[in-house]
Amino acid sequence: MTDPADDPFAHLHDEDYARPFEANRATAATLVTMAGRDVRSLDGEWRMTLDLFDEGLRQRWFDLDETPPSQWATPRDYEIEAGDLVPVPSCWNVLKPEWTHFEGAAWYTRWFDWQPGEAAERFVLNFGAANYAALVFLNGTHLGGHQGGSTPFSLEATGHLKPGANRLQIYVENRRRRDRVPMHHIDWFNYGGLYREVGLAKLPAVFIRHASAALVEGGGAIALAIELSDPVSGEGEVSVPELGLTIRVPIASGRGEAVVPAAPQRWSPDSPKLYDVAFRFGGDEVRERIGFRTLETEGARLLLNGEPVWLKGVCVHEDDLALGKVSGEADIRLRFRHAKELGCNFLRLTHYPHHELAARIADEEGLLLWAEVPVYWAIDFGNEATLADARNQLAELIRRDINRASVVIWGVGNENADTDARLAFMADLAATAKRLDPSRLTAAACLINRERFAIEDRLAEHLDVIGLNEYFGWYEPDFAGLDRLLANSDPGKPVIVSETGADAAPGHRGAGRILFTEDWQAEFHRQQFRRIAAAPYVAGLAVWLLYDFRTERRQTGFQRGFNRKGLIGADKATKKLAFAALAECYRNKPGGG
Ligand code: GCB
Repeated sequence: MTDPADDPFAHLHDEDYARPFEANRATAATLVTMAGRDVRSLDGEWRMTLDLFDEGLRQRWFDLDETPPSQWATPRDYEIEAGDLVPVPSCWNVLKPEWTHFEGAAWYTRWFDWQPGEAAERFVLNFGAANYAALVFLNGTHLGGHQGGSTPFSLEATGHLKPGANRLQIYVENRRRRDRVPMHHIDWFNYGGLYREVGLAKLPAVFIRHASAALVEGGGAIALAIELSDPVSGEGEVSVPELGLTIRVPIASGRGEAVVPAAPQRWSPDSPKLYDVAFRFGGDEVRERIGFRTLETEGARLLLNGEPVWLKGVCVHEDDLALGKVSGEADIRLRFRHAKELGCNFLRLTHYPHHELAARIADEEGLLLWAEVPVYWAIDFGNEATLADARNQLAELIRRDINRASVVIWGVGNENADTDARLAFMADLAATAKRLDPSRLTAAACLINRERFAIEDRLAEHLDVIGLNEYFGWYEPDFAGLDRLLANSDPGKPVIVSETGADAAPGHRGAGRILFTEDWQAEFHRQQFRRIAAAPYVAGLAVWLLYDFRTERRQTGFQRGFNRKGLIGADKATKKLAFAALAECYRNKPGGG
């Protein structure tokens, strides 16, 4: 028998080709905070080659020597330099018309120079997100991989860098699959690629992996936590100069916690006060800007800093005509400017973790956020690996945004059928969120009993807040069902109407209930708001949604590949009539509970 190493065609018969690359998957536990660190950006031009058949893993495209084609002794199927030059971050779908609907794998390659410094240094590669699965190869070595399309991950590069040019290759694969989170059937566009920032952080021999500071329940004290890269013991330090605080945090086996009395000015939408907080251990330092506030429920009310708050909100997707799922500061600030113009104090960031800048900017601007994981519709709830994936995405989101005062709700799912498997899966996620972060509220878009017309979902008892998506007046011809539903329900905890909306093609007009007209969309929102705002147990509303967005499910002449329920068109400029209609509703509604 031929030794597979000598057989140029061995890869054609190897259907287990992907297994070796399952090792060393980055998870929430290996995520390293980049807050305030000196991170070298690896964004910019990369080479990219599409790989529809996963040929690169079979043929080990990361293993190639870099001899130029004129010196090849045998033919090859892959050449880095033959790939297209693409920017990172980017989504491949918007780079070339023929890539618009590409779902599969692609190989990204770039080189960067590196010179050794002190022996005690460690190096960590950090990725903002890659949709959906990624494998990372440095100078031909498989460093590890990641699953989950919207959360960050870190992989250690220590020991794999070499003086001079280093080759970094990332395999990114975005197939829609039933066992993924989300699964294959979604109402948004499945953008692919390395669509958030990539960086290399230089760290000391022992570094701070994760650090947090938050006001304890009831206020009056700040709880601090530090987690190190290694199970060493010692003393960390946290300082909040504006409060005159320098706190020593004893660390045992890599973890330390402390609670100190403090009376910081409270963060709130009206006064989004942030403090500089520095966490130190040895020579390492993490710098954060943190707002301090409390949050709880009391019966059907939400209390922010002990005061009732009614959430005037809007949902938003990460989607851009030119950039796809890439978002940056300008795009996020525009989104928030529109939300404020609408009169919002709240946004639901649907249906997956958004760029981490969103919560940072919301902290500065005083907006409250619902952040969620894409446990959307018919997830493979009986599948243990799917649960592990969802749990990890949730943990990564919570770790990333733990210090953001703006984030008040962790969403663990959206419109999932009430089966036993789903209940077990999502109750696990709700419990995971509480275990990792008892200071925030859990929610999900729950179900309606359509025979009894009542909010009825076994998951509700596992949540702090019940989300309700309802489209009476749009998918149902009138609002009678909503009236019945609101009158019949008595959930005993706060309900947030987490979606309601109607499509309107920009510029399409008509009187009465003519679907897809701006006029009906505006009237729809007036009718909905009047009912929702009067329900005593409803603590807020996030209408569906700020901007029109791409989705392949929607193909009528009005839609043409877009969900048109935006109050503003996909150009993020054309306001529909509903924008002013809802703004008036929000203006007339007091912000308290
Ligand atoms: C929903 C979904 C959302 C859809 C929306 C719609 O209930 O949660 O993802 O896009 O309805 O427009 O139908």
